[in-house]
Amino acid sequence: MNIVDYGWNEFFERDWNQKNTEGLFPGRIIADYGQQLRIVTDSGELLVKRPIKKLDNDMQPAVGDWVALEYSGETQAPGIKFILPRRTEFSRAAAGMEVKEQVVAANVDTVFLIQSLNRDFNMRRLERYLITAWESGAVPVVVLTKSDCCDDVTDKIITVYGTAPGVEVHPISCVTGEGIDDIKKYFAKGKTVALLGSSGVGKSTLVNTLAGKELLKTQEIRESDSRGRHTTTHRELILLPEGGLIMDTPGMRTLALWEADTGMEVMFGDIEELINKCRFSDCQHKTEPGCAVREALETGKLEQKRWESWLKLQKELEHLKAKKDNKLRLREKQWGKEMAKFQKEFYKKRYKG
Ligand SMILES: Nc1nc2c(ncn2[C@@H]2O[C@H](COP(=O)(O)OP(=O)(O)OP(=O)(O)O)[C@@H](O)[C@H]2O)c(=O)[nH]1
Ligand SMILES: [Mg+2]
Ligand SMILES: [Zn+2]
Repeated sequence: MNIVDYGWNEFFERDWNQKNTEGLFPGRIIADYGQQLRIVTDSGELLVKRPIKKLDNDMQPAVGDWVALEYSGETQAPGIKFILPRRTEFSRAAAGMEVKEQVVAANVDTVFLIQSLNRDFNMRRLERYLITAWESGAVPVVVLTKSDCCDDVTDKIITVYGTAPGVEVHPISCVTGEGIDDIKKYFAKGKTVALLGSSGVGKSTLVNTLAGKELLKTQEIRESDSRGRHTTTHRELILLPEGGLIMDTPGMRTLALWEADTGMEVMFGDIEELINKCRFSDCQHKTEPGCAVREALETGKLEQKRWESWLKLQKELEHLKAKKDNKLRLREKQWGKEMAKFQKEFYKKRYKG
């Protein structure tokens, strides 16, 4: 085993050397089973407990992370001491009530945004994935699966170009093998590719095809509504026989945005520019004179669907910001309460008697 095959490089090495790592050794998280994490090290694979205590910067370990491990006792399994800074991270807002980030994939070089050509094709969803991908720091590539089930592949590719200008698009089929050789270029030695998309689009099938064997379970989509059955239940990073790493992930029902500044700018920079050109700085882009947005919509320079998409995303981001601010306020309030209590105790002691 050699961690260089798993993507260890000079960047991680430099961060490693800057820290006090005496008695520690590096490993990469290759699978997340909830309470346990599978980690690859120079001397093989280990199962490690997910740390209960909070790590530095509140970081939660994610598949793809490089971590520093430490043996605490001779018979005990090692524990995670800290997580090395991530080079890229693909995050979404976690499901549930709490306002929380969920890192879907860490230290990924390329993200395959996967949709299937028969059923799952949806440009609004692709926009969301692209925003998150640009935000992550990894390079997005659009992969359209099941080309054997589609007779207007060219039209679909043109549609994708409209939503993702400048992004590479690959139609593939794991049945006929079409396009498989073209995507092999992303799997250079030590490079990590993450597969992201809805359930049933063929992520695990693609891993098996590239690995040349049935490593992962796959399952037919439901007949009633053509949706996937959520076959994959945990994230896993796999070293391919020809080099390169591929990360399979469970199909996502929704991709709720978490951070989007850069992503929104890349995807909708033209709209932001238009808004700056409106005559009134508080233009609602409805009936105001001199509205650059309305004008662009009328001349067709701005597509109605993209504008609606932007409005919807904007609303979602405002809502998210309000929730984040609220959480921050609650934390501050809690902090304030603790300080008040502390002061009260302090004066009580000082002026006792
Ligand atoms: N016709 C055709 N079917 C495919 C292709 N790729 C995958 N499938 C089928 O699509 C179904 C779903 O594939 P999976 O690989 O399990 O999908 P997944 O994206 O991993 O789904 P989850 O694990 O639920 O997220 C299986 O029946 C596959 O055989 C393809 O290129 N062509
Ligand atoms: Mg799967
Ligand atoms: Zn306007």
